[in-house]
Amino acid sequence: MDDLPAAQDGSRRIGRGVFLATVAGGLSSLYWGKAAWGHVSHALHGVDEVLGPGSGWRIYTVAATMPTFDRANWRLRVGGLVEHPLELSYDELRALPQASQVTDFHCVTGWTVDNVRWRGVRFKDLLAQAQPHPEAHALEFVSAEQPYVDYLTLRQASLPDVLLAWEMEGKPLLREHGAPVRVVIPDMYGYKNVKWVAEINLVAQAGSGYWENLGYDRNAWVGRSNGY
Ligand SMILES: Nc1nc2c(c(=O)[nH]1)N[C@H]1C(S)=C(S)[C@@H](COP(=O)(O)O)O[C@H]1N2
Ligand SMILES: [Mo]
Repeated sequence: MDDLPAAQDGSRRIGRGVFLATVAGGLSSLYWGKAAWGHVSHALHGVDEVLGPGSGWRIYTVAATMPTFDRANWRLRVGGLVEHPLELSYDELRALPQASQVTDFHCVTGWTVDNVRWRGVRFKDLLAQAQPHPEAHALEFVSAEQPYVDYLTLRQASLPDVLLAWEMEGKPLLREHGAPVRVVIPDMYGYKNVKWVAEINLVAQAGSGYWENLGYDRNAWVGRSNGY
């Protein structure tokens, strides 16, 4: 079972080197190569204008336009296998217990942003009110940016440093980074960090997310996935 990370042995930061070595060695499958190409082709231009030169971030989208956040009408729906489905306003979400962290962010295509300061809510605090049923073992994250969807098992979502984040570097999350809320799971590659989260459904088991359908690993541990 690799739904939890292997014991930390110092090899978890090798994602980029291994990625490049794998490409150089011609070992990447055609399928995976296609996925990586699609990935790059959707990177936005002009990122430096939005985020400042050298921020290190690349902004990724799968749809033609990014969702807009309307603070008055936005709701986060929490449903599926729960006793009490929720519809949280932005202010209600912000009133939940807060947690903050400084963690690195890794995209599977090779770029990294170190020491990102995030603030948000831990999933146990978000889910407490909803009361997941015993048969619920995973979370389905539905983005307002269709058709982006991804999953974490409940065990993965309860690892340290996993957040539903609304703040980055002391400021409300920018639209480009998924406003108003995104998933942050630093031990997994960027594609598990769903932006513009609109709906979280408790499900019996994790399904296949957007990039996973295109050939990436479901258990996207940094430095350890897609056979590394
Ligand atoms: N809705 C949505 N979430 C997404 C993506 C996307 O295209 N759409 N791309 C993922 C990938 S592959 C990465 S590396 C990160 C990039 O985060 P950024 O756009 O804030 O830099 O977002 C992840 N979350
Ligand atoms: Mo990514």
